[in-house]
Amino acid sequence: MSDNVFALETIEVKAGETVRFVLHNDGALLHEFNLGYSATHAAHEQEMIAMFRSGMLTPTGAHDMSHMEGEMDGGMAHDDPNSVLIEPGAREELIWTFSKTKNLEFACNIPGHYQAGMVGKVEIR
Ligand SMILES: [Cu+2]
Repeated sequence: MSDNVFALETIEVKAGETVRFVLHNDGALLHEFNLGYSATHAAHEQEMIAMFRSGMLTPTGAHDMSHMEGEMDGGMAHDDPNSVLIEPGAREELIWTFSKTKNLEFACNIPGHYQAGMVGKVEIR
């Protein structure tokens, strides 16, 4: 990934397949790799907007959230198993087992990035 685009537009997997995604952020901005449906991406973007407002996330990185435990209502943290944040220049991994489903997307929900085209389809055969 780079600013603001994924190198792949489509990922093809088989139902039941477990994939280890190795994600490189070659951009100057913080990006996310999130597996979900459009509605869940939209909801997650709202959470991300709140994290930016609170200072947990900045355009170029994620702050150490360990200091903030107990200060945040509802235990807000970026720890969903279907999602990973990748800081500029970093490499992260996400392992996911795909079940047979339709309309799955991989997307970046940093505010504005999905709309800029940071989204692709997961085709499950
Ligand atoms: Cu992004």
